[in-house]
Amino acid sequence: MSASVIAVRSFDDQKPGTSGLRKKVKVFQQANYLENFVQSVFDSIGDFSGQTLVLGGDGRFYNRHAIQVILKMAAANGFSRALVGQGGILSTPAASHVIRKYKAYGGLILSASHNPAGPDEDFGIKYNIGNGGPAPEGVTEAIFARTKSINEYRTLEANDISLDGIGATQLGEMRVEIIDPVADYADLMQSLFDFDAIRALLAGGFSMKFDAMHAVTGPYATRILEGDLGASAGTVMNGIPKEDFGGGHPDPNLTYAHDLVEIMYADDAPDFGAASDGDGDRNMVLGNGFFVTPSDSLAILAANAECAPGYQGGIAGIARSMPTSAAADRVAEAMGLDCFETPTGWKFFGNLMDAGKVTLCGEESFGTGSNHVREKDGLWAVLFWLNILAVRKASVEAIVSEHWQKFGRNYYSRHDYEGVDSAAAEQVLQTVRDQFASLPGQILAGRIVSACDDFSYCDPIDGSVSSKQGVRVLFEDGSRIIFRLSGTGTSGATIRLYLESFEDDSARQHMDAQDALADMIVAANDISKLRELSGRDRPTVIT
Ligand code: VG1
Ligand code: CO
Repeated sequence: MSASVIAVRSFDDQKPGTSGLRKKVKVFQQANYLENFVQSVFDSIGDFSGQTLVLGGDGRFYNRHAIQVILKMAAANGFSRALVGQGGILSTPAASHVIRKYKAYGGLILSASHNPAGPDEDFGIKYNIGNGGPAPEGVTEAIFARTKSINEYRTLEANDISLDGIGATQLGEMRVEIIDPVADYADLMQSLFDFDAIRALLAGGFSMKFDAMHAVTGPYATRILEGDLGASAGTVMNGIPKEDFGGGHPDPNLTYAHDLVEIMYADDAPDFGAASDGDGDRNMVLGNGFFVTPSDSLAILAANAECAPGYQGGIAGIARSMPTSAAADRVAEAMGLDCFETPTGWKFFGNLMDAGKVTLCGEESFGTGSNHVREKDGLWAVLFWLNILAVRKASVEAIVSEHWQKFGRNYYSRHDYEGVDSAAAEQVLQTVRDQFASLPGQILAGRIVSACDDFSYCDPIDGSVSSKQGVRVLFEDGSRIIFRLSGTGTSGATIRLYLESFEDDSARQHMDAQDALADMIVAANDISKLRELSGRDRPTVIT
């Protein structure tokens, strides 16, 4: 086996977004495209000679090929060990855990999360640092800078290695260990939650469904729910990962997880339903005929944290992304905890968790997690809910209603306009920016505007500043209208409109969120000319 240096020309479009580099498979299939990005990562992360790299992905099309390419490059670049999930599989939270547990230098996670998969769909790659979390912006910026000037990459002339059998192989100077992708993660879950209580719940007639959406969570959910916890066979739906995710869109929300939604809203619905996304970091939680918004879910996990053994010592603080509703803030206040508001994307939570300032984190986009890893974690959230249900012996709906009664309800919704022309999408945000001076003091949707801005975040740990993280219209009563452009799409632009309004009168806490927010929705369109500029008369997805 000999190492070789291959001369290449750089690409100018390899800028990582909210969560790594995501492009159409066809883009990744251009000669040297993947290699350039991987070498740019290796050139930007410091001295890893003699260290371990973790490698795995969500199993989508191109995953296996990319793993072979990356292994040869990692060996030629000086890693001494690679830990690879069997079959090339590692969910995002499992990869984060493996990096931490085995003290790896970092990891490459191959995923475009919930984006559809297949030869004509999306692929993605993301670098996580030694704490197990997504590379912070300073690192992703250095990687992007390197992609623009790169002119060679290093690889090993070697045969592909088998990814399917557990065990070790030598690749040049690097040892490749194929590991069970589920075992370490399952042990971690067992250390956090009361498996006996959940087992008793499931044995006692409580019924549930988990939709893995043909994506990576299938093997994890099957082993843990049906294996360790004794849920009945068939609890996990769509549990075999497929390279094209069964042609679906593995985004666990009311639109894309329709199979599960149908089951949960049927007359004979189970007590509990949940789904996870392509790479296993998102979760949707449903009760019988009842949807829990992710923002509420974070608040409810925080308020009930003492139900789970792993959190009984108390939680340090809570962090949420800016567009996520302030429901968690109310819990933090009541519990005397700090609450942090960060830009969108899990990479902003890492420093807060490493510094011991927060235990629980969440995003409105179906992401919840804790300091057990440095990624959001879909199955973790499901197990946390099951643990709470097992202890409190109440229905999902009863737990949520009681929560609203105690803390008030933050009516919340996100409207996505997908595949919009990029210039038009920019114009929507600019239209609101142009009114920053005139809006405060005005009455919109019966509420007084208190302030408008482009959200900016100064990391309290390292002082780094991230600006232009969303256009905010804030109201005196705590209501908010927020506009952001997605940083994970691969074609056109996606405008995200986030709407929030607080209700503390328990008599008015049981409306449909779209009805409760109707006047806010009209106001948001008025000030942004969203529908006119985008040419759309309704959102693509409402959550
Ligand atoms: C979206 C979500 C964001 C999440 C990100 C990655 O980003 O809004 O909250 O962190 O996806 O999640 P954007 O820029 O499209 O709004 V995942 O599950 O795709 O790794
Ligand atoms: Co994901």
